[in-house]
Amino acid sequence: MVHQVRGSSVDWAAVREDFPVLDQQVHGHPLIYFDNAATTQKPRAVLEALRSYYEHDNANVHRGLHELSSRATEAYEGARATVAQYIGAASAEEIVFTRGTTESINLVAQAWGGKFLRADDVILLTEMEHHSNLVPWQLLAERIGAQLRFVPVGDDGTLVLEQLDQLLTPEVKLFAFTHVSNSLGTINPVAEFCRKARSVGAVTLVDAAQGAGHLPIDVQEFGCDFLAFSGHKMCGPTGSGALYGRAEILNAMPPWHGGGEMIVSVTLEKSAFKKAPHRFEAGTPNIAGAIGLAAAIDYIEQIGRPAIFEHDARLTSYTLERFAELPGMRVLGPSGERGAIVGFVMDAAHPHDLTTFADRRGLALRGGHHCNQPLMRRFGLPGTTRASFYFYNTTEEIDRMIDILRDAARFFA
Ligand code: C6P
Repeated sequence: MVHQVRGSSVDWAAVREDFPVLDQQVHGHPLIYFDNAATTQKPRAVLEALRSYYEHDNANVHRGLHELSSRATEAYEGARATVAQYIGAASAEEIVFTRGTTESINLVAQAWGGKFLRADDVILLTEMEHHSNLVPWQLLAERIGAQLRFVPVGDDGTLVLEQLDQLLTPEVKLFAFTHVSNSLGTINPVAEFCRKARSVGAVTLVDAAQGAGHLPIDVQEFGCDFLAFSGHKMCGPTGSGALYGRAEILNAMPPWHGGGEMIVSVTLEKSAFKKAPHRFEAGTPNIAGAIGLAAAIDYIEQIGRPAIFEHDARLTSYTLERFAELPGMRVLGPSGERGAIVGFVMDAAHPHDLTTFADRRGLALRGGHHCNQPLMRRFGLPGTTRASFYFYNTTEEIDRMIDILRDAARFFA
């Protein structure tokens, strides 16, 4: 697939053709899929990589001294190198395959937090964190007696940066924050946060669930210690994802799951463990998932993340412009640069009713708290309706969404 036409511009219509699922009717209407922050659709290149692996190379990795096992191992470790390159890691050893962002963050909370944090240490989070970057820290804090602190969110949907300096005291041992908010679309200044955290000796974790498929990421430029993301939000298979950890910090961490393949030697009394990343991948991993994720990365890289981000920005600003035509709309999040996510509330209808109304017309939105209950509470809302885009979406689909929302405003009023 090469969809470049006229120099650097991308043939987006041809790109869309790569996604078979988009070509269908839902409730008698052409599908409009605007739930990409929940999960993205998969291009043929990824479906084909999964099929080819199972049809030709399926075997367990790192174990068998036979041809299929060698091929599977080569593809699996090749996928690790692809992920490392995609996020600018210094080496493939810094990439742990996980089931996704949630598992990556739990790994850090349990293995790193369990060893290096003590009672009264402070874990700094923000008010805009997804439950996946909140609940694992609550569990840890309760277990060891650590304290949680939060950077507040302002009315404009950005973090109150003046308070960050006051909150980042030497007691803070970890600052974990999201790259892009899944409810507000806010893009946080990751490198600046990491620099500030480093100046007080705090370790940093970036939740890149909503950033990894949309924006260029370079963990060395970010200067972060950990970064977590999910494959299924960037054209890859569900159950695939990764944790980046700086080699030094990963190798200082104890394993979190015990089992096959993560050991060097085992006696009945005790075990010695492999180095990272294998130390953190007990049991048979999601081999096909890793291979599918690498195919997704190859696909995204052919389009290019700067082009994807530009396309996101076009769709998002067009949506905000057209939302202004609708009655009783409140849009959350920054008015300037933001990710491809627009959360809103319509006076006339509850988010669940609005989402159901849209579904009957073939439009997939998400309604609810988006695993952001504290953030919804901060804005005094039970939830929002959310449209989230990816590079196969079009302005014509947004026009159709506006018509549906206008009908909804009339219907519910
Ligand atoms: N947000 C959404 O619709 P998993 O489920 O592990 O792949 O990703 C969790 C996660 C972590 N951080 C952020 C910022 C996220 O947006 C998500 C997933 C989905 O917004 C499902 S609730």
